[in-house]
Order: sequence, then C-alpha cells, then structure tokens
Amino acid sequence: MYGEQELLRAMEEIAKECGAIIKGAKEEHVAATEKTNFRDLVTSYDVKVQKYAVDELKRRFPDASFFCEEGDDRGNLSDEYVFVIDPIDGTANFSRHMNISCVSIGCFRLGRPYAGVVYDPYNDELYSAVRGGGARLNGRAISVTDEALEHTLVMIGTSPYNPELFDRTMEKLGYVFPKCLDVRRRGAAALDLCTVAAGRSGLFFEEILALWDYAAGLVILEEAGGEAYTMEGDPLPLDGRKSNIVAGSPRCIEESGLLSDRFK
Ligand code: 2AM
Ligand code: CA
Repeated sequence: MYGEQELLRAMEEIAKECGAIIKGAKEEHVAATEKTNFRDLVTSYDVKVQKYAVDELKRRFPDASFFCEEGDDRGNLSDEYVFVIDPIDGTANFSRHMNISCVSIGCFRLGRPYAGVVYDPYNDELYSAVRGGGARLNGRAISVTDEALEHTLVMIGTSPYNPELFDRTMEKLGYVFPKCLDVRRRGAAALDLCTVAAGRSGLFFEEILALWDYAAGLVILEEAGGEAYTMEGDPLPLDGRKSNIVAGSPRCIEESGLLSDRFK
C-alpha cells in the first residue's frame, strides 16, 4: 500500500514535468497523425509525454498497473493501483497551438477512482484531489459553484470522432442555452471537468468520452462537491467503456433538465 500523500505528490510532480514537455513544443511544428479517423489525432508528443509519465510512475510505484490512451497499455482496472493516463487531453488544440490542453493522470484503487491530477501548463494550473481529502487548484481548496444555472457558463464537447452524435449535442445545447449565461466549447474534457470543479462553470456535457478523459477529473469534481452521471442518470462506467457525461454542481445539473425523461 502506498501513502496517500506520497502518491498525490508524485502524480503532481510528474504531471508538472509532462506539462513542461507539452509547453516546450510551443514553437515547433507538431505533426498530427490520424488514428481511427481524420479527427482522432496523435502527435509524437502524446507518445513522448505518456512514456515519460509511465516510466516515472513505474519507477516510483513498481507494482502499479496502467490504462493509457496511446498504445496498448490497458491493464486490469480492478488491480490495487492503476494509473489512468491521457498524456495530452486536447490533442487537436495542441497540434494547432491553441494553448488549451492538459495532462490528466488518474489513479484507481481496487477498481474505484482514488486520486486525480490535471495540469494545464499554459496557465500553470494544477488541479488535484485524493478521495476524502477535498480538491485543490495550485494548493487552494476549490468547490463547485452554488449559483443558479442562469448565472453560470456551460461547457460542452462535440464528440468530434463521432459525428453521428452531433444532432444530439445540438438538441441538448438548444435546450440548455436559454437557461444559462452562455456556452463554451474548448476541446479538452479533463480541463472542462476541472473548470466545473473550480466553480468557473456550472455544467459540462459531452456525448462520448473515454475513461482516460474523465478518470482524474471525476475525483477532482466529486471532491469539489460536484457530480457526474451518464445521460441516463447512472454512475459513469469504471470498466473502460466509453460513455456520455453530464457533470456539474448538483443545482446546475438539476436546473439543466438534461437528466429528465425528455432526453432518455
Ligand atoms: P483528446 O483530445 O485526448 O482526443 C474533445 O471533444 C474532447 O473529448 C477531448 O478531451 C478529446 O480527447 C475527447 N474526445 C472526443 N471524442 C472522443 C472519443 N470518441 N473518445 C474519447 N475521447 C474523446
Ligand atoms: Ca489525448
């Protein structure tokens, strides 16, 4: 068993190093290669950052398993410790120098999300949480907003790899837009979850995400008093299946009506 603070500090240090690698690519031309389709991208930096994170975590926690976006490092999620890693969340942004990307490192313990660290190198913002210990942004405690939905910004994702889901996204967007301050679409789901956790946005939804997109952000969000569900109102799957997501403060989720029968 690893100490909770030892684990969290290591994840934070490694995420910051990963962030330095991501930010260091700023001036270079970063070629993107297509994976499953023309919107599903990988760059040499995704691979490089993931290798750094995995090597460093393996060195410090030799018994841990891994479940990572790039390559086929998909360990058994019910192992005692499993690091769930998205080396660059927001790869399309990264390859276009949009400066809206982050590294996301989650840790499952015996099949449950246990700790999470998300680092945004462009704003030097480090989000972290361990189960039961609250959520922090650069060391300061954060919590979801208690404002009404109409006073909050709503983050959305457009599930670019699955264009067949676009109409559903637009339907929900059309339903929520009149009820909120405005809508934002940034293209980095882990960062969107943390933005909700920090109270900067009240709600986030997207039609399809992978475990590595939400493993870390889920712990941070829940430790900040937020909630996340599938669009059917169930807990998010923790077995590696992709899922849709509605995440927010309890009040904003309720006021959005996204979990009502209308969308079932
Ligand atoms: P990525 O940048 O790591 O690929 C964009 O809508 C956001 O959702 C990004 O965080 C992107 O992750 C993720 N995303 C979009 N479509 C996805 C899919 N089909 N599977 C997994 N993640 C997806
Ligand atoms: Ca990614």
